Amino acid sequence: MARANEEAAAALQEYAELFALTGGDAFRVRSYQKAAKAIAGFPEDISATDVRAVPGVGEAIAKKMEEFLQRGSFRQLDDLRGRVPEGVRRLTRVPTLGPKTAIMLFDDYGIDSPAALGEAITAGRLDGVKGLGPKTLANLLKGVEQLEQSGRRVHIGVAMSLAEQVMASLSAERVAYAGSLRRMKDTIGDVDILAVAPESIMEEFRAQPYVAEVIAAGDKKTSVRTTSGVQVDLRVVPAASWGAAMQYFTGSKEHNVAIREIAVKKGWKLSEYGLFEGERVIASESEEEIYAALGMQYVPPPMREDGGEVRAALRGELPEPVRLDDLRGDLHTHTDLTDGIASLEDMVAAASARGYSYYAVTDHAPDLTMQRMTLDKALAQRERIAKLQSSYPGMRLLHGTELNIAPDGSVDWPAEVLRGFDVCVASVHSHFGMPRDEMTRRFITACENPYVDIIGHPTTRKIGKREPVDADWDAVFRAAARTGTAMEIDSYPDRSDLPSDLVRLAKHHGVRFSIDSDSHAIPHLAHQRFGVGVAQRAWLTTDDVINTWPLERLQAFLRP
Ligand code: DGT
Ligand code: CA
Ligand code: CA
Ligand code: ZN
Repeated sequence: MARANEEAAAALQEYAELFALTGGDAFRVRSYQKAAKAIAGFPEDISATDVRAVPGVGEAIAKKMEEFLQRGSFRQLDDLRGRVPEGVRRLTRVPTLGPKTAIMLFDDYGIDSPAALGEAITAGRLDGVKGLGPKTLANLLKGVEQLEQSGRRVHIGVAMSLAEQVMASLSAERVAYAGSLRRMKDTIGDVDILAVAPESIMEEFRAQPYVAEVIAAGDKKTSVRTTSGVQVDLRVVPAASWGAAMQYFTGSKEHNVAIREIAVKKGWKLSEYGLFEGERVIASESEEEIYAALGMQYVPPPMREDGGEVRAALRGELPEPVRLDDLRGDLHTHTDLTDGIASLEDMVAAASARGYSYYAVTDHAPDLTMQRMTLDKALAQRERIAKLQSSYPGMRLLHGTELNIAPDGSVDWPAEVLRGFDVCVASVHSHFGMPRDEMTRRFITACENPYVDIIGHPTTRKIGKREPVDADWDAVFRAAARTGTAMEIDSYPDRSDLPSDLVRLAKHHGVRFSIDSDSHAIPHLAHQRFGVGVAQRAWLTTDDVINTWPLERLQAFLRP
């Protein structure tokens, strides 16, 4: 995704928030937010094209964006930043805390940060304040805790684009990311970068515009806090020990401990510099050589969690995990008929450019009322898809829908309508707080619906924003396996849903999976790489993943 787009969109989003905070017209707030989303999702770099080409960007917004591209801000944004106290802005980051309450808390009680709000609530200082009942206060406290949690780790989408930015900014002979990011964890504590480079790279690194603060500066390692708040560690390593360093700093620590024990048993030593017998180097230049010398299969980074992979690799029994190249299509995507920002034609063209054999369009169904879907619109879309099909002889277009699972487990349309779709994803979009047994029954009922093929983003969590729903997943997965309902791995990086531990559990119950992008814009199609990371962490093979299958096998699964 183009950097300029992300930054410009973030500025416009901030402007929308400040505009709302200062009592700005709600309609204009919405149009700024929509334009920000559209800019972030626009496939071309807006610093190289006319920003007016982005849907939803009119003259007034275009002017602001042009000024932003020139000097990193715009007049109206500067103006509002000056008018809204920093303390109020910090407070509105607390989930469920609206602008009016934020201003009241700041003006009347001097509360100027989420931490101060947490203390005030805990100390009972806000008890009895008008408009803040016990339930509201409890929710606010939960919001403060969530915010603190999310401040510590970021989701993989944020970390990955930061790592790519850092790597592109450095002059090195060789550069790569290691750590939890290379292991494709869904959240990342800090980004670890390794480089083969002259010493001057450290100075070059410290001078980058994304560096907010230098935490530790040395010849071999420099740690900085970036403007996004995420820490980056840069380590310079000798070219001869590249493989050993990558192995060591990729971790996990637990995996490394297990590997080192194998070396020790052979009378060898394994460090970040290599595998040694006394002074003699046995292997150091590549990870492959190190694993081979230890008498084990190469372990792909996402599997390095000391979850049985060491034993399996020693026995030659490590399965071959699914790869991004294995995916033949995408089974959960949106268009501008509902909340996507690109047209059907543009999404399909982008999917075709990715070389898919099949591609499903699954816009929202009517019960998500704000999307204003109707049966007529869905049927008209089906006709458009049928017409488009002739332009794509190599790719089968599937007309699908993303249904809403009601509290009782039913979905939007009756059987005779559902029968007309090629694929039905069904997801929970409301009533997230149902008790465990009711939520479990809700999912099982959805699985038992013969037209529901895939349960979309099953836990509905949003990393740092919304907790997963509570359900007896063993019972849900048993039902999914029994009814032939796939569980989705939603690749959108703030979702990563199912998470890998639940994928592993579901696989144990015999469930199949669909690795989908849940795209709402063209660049989102590429998010599938994160879903593949989740699948690899759970040891899935192509046999487990329905959208690696040839079309005929997939269709037999969808409509047996
Ligand atoms: P994170 O940053 O919390 O998401 O997780 P990691 O795994 O990236 O952890 P980090 O950044 O502390 O260290 C990166 C890798 O370096 C870690 O996975 C294994 C290796 N490493 C770091 N410190 C040690 C250590 O004291 N012992 C061993 N065996 N390995 C270490
Ligand atoms: Ca790390
Ligand atoms: Ca680190
Ligand atoms: Zn959804």
